[in-house]
Amino acid sequence: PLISCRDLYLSAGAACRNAHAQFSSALFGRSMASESVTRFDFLVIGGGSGGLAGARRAAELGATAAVIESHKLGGTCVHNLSCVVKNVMWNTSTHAEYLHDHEDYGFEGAKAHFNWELIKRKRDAYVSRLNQIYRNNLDKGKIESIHGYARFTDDPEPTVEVNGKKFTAPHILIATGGHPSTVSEDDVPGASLGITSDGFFELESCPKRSVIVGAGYIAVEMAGILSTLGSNTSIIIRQGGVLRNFDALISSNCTKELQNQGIDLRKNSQVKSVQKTDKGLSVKLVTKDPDDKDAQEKCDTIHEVDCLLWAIGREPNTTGLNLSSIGVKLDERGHIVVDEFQNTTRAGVYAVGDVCGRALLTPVAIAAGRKLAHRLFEGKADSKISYNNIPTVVFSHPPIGTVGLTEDEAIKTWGKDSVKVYTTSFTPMYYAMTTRKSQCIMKLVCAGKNEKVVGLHMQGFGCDEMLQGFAVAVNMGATKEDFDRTIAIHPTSSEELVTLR
Ligand SMILES: Cc1cc2nc3c(=O)[nH]c(=O)nc-3n(C[C@H](O)[C@H](O)[C@H](O)COP(=O)(O)OP(=O)(O)OC[C@H]3O[C@@H](n4cnc5c(N)ncnc54)[C@H](O)[C@@H]3O)c2cc1C
Ligand SMILES: *[C@@H]1O[C@H](CO)[C@@H](O)[C@H](O)[C@H]1NC(C)=O
Ligand SMILES: *[C@@H]1O[C@H](CO)[C@@H](O)[C@H](O)[C@H]1NC(C)=O
Ligand SMILES: *[C@@H]1O[C@H](CO)[C@@H](O)[C@H](O)[C@H]1NC(C)=O
Ligand SMILES: *[C@@H]1O[C@H](CO)[C@@H](O)[C@H](O)[C@H]1NC(C)=O
Ligand SMILES: *[C@@H]1O[C@H](CO)[C@@H](O)[C@H](O)[C@H]1NC(C)=O
Ligand SMILES: CC(=O)N[C@H]1CO[C@H](CO)[C@@H](O)[C@@H]1O
Repeated sequence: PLISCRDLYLSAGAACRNAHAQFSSALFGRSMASESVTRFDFLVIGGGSGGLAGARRAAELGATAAVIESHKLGGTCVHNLSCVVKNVMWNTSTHAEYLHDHEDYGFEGAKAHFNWELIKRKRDAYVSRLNQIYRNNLDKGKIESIHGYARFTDDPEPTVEVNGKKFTAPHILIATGGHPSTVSEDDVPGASLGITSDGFFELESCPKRSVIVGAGYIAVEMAGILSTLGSNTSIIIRQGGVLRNFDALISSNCTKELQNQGIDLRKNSQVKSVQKTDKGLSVKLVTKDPDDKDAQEKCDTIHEVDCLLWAIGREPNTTGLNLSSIGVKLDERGHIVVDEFQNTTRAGVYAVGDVCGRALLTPVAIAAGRKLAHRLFEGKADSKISYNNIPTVVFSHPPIGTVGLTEDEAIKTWGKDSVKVYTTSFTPMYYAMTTRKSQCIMKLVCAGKNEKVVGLHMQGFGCDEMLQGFAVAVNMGATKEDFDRTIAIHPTSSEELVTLR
């Protein structure tokens, strides 16, 4: 049997890496005449949220693990800055909102100038520190990191090639994440003059005139941040509202809140073409009301745009992996097909995270990676995550918190007669002193005779931090009566959730 590399590491430190490689090739390389294959217990493709979490947990459980990463460790959330920078920018924009309220709270003459360059410099430094922490953690965890782009070969045993070197393992995890969808120049001439969420994080200054295309949470968040920080912002949506896969209450109220915030919302609209002029981009739109059959297409152009941002969805990074050569099945959109245990259709090959196309969130990828490691290296045969009741926050203005089924989903599952819904809307007390107002809306979706809470949806001041604890209750199967039995905390917004009638 192989000596665990982890044991070796403990005594021999870095020397083990080479020792292990030689050991492996001595054992397995000989049979393959010219090329040697380096073997691990666990080989991970993609050093993002899911891959790193899985590799670290596997190593903690005694496996020899390696992570192959083509770019920088950390993935979309950390390296690509999405979660961190987004959160810093959201908090930045929250300060912009508070500034409006300062005078209302008695702070006179509180005029402040916002310096985008300053906050960009600070958050970039923060991200570099995080990158370093990730690298240190890998070293501390005794995980081999391999730099380069991984591709499957046509060897009989699933094998990965990176820069001409071959690697294999009895367990291979694909965690290659995704990238923003783009629009082709054939469909929209000039489309490539725009940026995606990746480019948003590189903006050196606050755009004066922004156009965001898309209706998903990334579009809503970016539009909110830009608008609050002073950019004149339009959001272009193909249909009648944003966040259409959320509960109808959230979708309609969020659409209204965007407009309330001064964002120019163009419904039933699409970008036709983009042109560069010496004053910025000219974005041509076409608008047509689908409900009105006689309606003519209306055309309009937004001029002098200095930030056109496509936020029209994400696609999995599977095209370059040569997956067909090993019989890993993809769905029609290129996502890897997995079962509830993250098994792909090829034995010994697994996938977690965005590449599977389900619940595209960092904690989901992390939890799935860790559960898989426990299944493979600790013999916990039933270790898997549950995709039910995943709490989700959209950092809009004000933020949205949601967990469980929407009202429509609950009715489909339980039948209309078994579903009872409680809603409320109010103005949080914070706004009693301010001229700027914003509503808080809440909805509980209850099902069955004992009114089990199967869905909770809200948008309002503080809902981002409010959700996590309630998600625990929903996950435990709390009923409306359990909610009601809990004494309220007064005066807060969250108390409304335990006093709904
Ligand atoms: C704008 C934006 C905002 C977001 N905000 C949040 C948020 O607030 N909260 C939240 O929970 N989630 C958020 N997300 C989602 C979150 O970033 C992802 O769900 C998460 O990063 C998925 O992790 P992953 O491991 O599947 O993939 P990733 O983290 O994307 O990692 C994949 C890694 O694989 C590497 N790779 C790909 N192909 C290869 C190959 N062939 N060989 C070697 N390496 C390869 C890539 O370079 C990358 O580093 C946001 C996403 C975006 C785009
Ligand atoms: C943003 O603010 C919230 C509190 O409102 C806090 O929980 C969060 O950690 C902050 N994020 C960053 C990156 O500062
Ligand atoms: C991809 O798979 C095919 C077999 O389906 C194989 O011929 C080819 O060599 C593989 N590509 C690489 C880069 O390994
Ligand atoms: C935003 O830009 C449009 C033109 O694109 C202009 O008509 C409008 O007045 C601007 N709004 C603000 C608040 O500057
Ligand atoms: C993801 O896929 C896109 C498009 O195929 C590619 O441009 C990008 O480099 C890939 N990212 C990684 C990390 O492989
Ligand atoms: C997937 O994982 C489960 C749980 O360990 C296992 O029982 C099953 O055989 C696996 N399926 C495939 C196709 O590998
Ligand atoms: C406060 C507020 O605007 N509430 C709206 C939220 O959405 C519902 C249903 O879609 C409307 O009826 C409310 O007026």
